[in-house]
Amino acid sequence: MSSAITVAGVRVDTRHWIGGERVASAGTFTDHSPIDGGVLGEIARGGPAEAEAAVAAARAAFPAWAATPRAERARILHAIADGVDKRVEELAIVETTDNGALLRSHRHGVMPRVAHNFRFFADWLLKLDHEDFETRGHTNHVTWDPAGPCVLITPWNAPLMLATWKVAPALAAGNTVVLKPAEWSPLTASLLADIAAEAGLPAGVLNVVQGYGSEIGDALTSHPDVRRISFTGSVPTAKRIAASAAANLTPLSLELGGKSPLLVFADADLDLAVDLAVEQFDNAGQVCLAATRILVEETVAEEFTRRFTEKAGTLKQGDPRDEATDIGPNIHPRQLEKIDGFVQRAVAAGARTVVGGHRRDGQYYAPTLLTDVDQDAEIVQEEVFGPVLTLQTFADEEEAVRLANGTRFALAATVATGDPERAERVTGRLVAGTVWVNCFFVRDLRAPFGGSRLSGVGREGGTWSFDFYCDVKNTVTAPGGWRDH
Ligand code: TXE
Repeated sequence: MSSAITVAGVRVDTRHWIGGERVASAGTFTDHSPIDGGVLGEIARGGPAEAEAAVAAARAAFPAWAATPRAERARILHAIADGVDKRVEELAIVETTDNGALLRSHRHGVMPRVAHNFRFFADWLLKLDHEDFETRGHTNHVTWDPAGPCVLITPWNAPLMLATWKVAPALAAGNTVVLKPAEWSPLTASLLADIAAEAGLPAGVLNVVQGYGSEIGDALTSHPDVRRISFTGSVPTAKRIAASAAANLTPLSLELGGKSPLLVFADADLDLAVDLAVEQFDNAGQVCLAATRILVEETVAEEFTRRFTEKAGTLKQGDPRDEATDIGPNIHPRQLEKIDGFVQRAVAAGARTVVGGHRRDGQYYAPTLLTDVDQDAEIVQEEVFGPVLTLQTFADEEEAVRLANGTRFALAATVATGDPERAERVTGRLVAGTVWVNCFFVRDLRAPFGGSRLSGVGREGGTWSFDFYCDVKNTVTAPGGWRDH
């Protein structure tokens, strides 16, 4: 296998990054672009041997990195952020070519946020502190000690964004990392390894291994030297990882998608509500937070549907590199089949197609709205992960809350209402990790992010990330300090 490929003019090393060196594998897998299905290249396909080597490298690098003063760790993380800033254009075009999400989002939103992830956790590290407190003359002193090697397993829908959301706090806290990006979009993780090395991150502190989860996953997640596992992906894979991690009771953070509701009350600004609904087609619907279940108060359902249909008709679907495009392709032919399977089964079960409901040429799925669906229908209960929304109506607040909370997921919820008291009542009753009122996708790294039920375990962001990636320790010292007892 050749050691590098050129993607949209950018050189990407296709080997693993282990212990500060590029390492090839005997086997490879083929990476395709969702834009046209074209082959991007052959990527090193890791298995148990590479997992073992990467964990060993992370373990060897851990003591020195953990002992590196916070200010120095923060300085290196800032240097990584600067490196990302310098290469925003390259990262954006490689990510778009590899996963099909919009170039304009990568360029203006996502990659700057990738840099922000590093700066944010570097700065937070420097102010991470706890007030000492006293118990009958004894002092309690709380510290965040790095936990050790962390395995971070990430998905393809927002590859570098989601990877750095984990990598940045893990490194800031003084841990070492083995990152395994998804096999459908592995390229920007390799560029991150280059950027981190150029920024002066010591060898072995960040390791990147590529491959199929089924081949390299178990060896990583069952490894006794791994102290934390953070995973974003599907529920079935999360269950496999949890079972594998159980061998060592390795603590897990799981972020697993959802089936979030958008509640539209009759007192809402309907144009705003329609904008919020149409926004759910972002990234061709491949967003864990997406509010894919639109719940509309009966009295405005017809008007909402009319305005939604009109607005959806203005969306431009096509090449994600085109600045005018609103919706790009879906990641993989398998994902497209999955999406279409959900839609066709829903229609066969009696759902009515308001908008879309079919594939387009290539790897594109028409933005779709289905109605006449029951709460217990598959299309209402299961995550589709494509540009497919359902619309249900409700008679009153009670029914709205019941429908909103009526799935096995609980990641996010959005409420459109013009009544502040209603907003307070309803948001208080929604089961979700994040609730937005008259807005969507406003994210701040200081806030907790995550879900409950099948949407996951734990929270990421701010202190929650440090709590997860550290062994939080309380040191209690007797009155009088250090004299013998
Ligand atoms: O996910 P997987 P898939 C949901 C979404 C999507 C569905 C399937 O509904 O349609 O999941 O996507 C690695 N041990 N989400 O099959 O398998 C894998 O290599 C260790 C929601 O792509 O969960 C990849 O790196 N790792 C989601 C990562 O897990 C394993 C984002 C995710 O892949 C492994 C993506 C194993 N045994 C999909 N098997 C979100 N929460 O945003 C696989 N992997």
